[in-house]
Amino acid sequence: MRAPYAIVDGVIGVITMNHGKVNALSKVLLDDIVSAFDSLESSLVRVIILRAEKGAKVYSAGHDVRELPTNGRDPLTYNDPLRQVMRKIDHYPQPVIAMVEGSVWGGACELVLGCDVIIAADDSTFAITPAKLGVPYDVHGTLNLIKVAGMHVLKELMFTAEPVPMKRLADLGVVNHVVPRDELEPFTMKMAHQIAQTSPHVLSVLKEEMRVLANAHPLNPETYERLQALRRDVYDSHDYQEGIRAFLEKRAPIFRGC
Ligand code: YXS
Repeated sequence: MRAPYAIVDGVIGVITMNHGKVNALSKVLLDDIVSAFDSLESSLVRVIILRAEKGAKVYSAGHDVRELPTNGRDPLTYNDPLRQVMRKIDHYPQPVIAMVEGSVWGGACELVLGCDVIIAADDSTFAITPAKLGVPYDVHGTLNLIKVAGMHVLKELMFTAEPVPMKRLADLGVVNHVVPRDELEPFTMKMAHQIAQTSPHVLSVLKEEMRVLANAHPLNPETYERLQALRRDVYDSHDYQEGIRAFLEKRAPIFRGC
């Protein structure tokens, strides 16, 4: 189990990512996270905390680049493991708190932002990296990020692909709290206990109401297909192959824009 879980005080579930050096979001790790959620759902915990190991330098390095297809297949589709984890969190009947320490990269930023509450160590950073890797981020993932980060902040994060201090994101309201690293766990546990004392039935209805209302975005099929065609142009492009090749060869990519 690379995402072991524990139950604290009978009401708080804690899922700890613990996979390799940098918690790269491989299918194995992501499937473990889903099964941890499933196990905790049956144990009737009131709130979940999703964390990395204490003292982590990297919360998660994002998608496991070695698992990104290079054979013309869409790298980010509905049934991909990260999409399954995002839906699991989105539909989970109780609040999920991302307790973040270390740097967060690529798809792991969506994983964190897809949680209901984000509490981070004040030396953490976020870097959303599709443009640096030549990857066409998927439609639902992009919408998820727009919903929580806002268009201008997200455009800066996506277009620069540079790490941004979590403190700046807290000032912008993108994350809930940043606290000194040594206060992160007690601060998070205190909020988790506060949540655990409220009505779980009301919480699950409120969370579902907010999920449905936040997703009320009419999108006609032709527009959706056009976006998918745009994405296919990217994952069929030289830049996509180059982004992954450069990563694996540990060099800067040379993008041509085609
Ligand atoms: O050389 P070894 O075997 O030790 O492996 C190295 C890295 O290759 C590996 N590693 C990864 N493997 C697969 N997928 C990754 N995302 C990934 N990141 C790292 O982990 C071993 C240690 O890495 P190293 O030596 O660089 O460690 P470090 O402590 O100096 O630096 C840690 C990081 C995370 C700052 C650095 O590894 C890094 O910048 N990683 C890439 C982060 C990134 O760009 N992630 C985006 C992945 S693509 C993605 O999430 C989406 C598709 S998208 O781009 O669209 O958002």
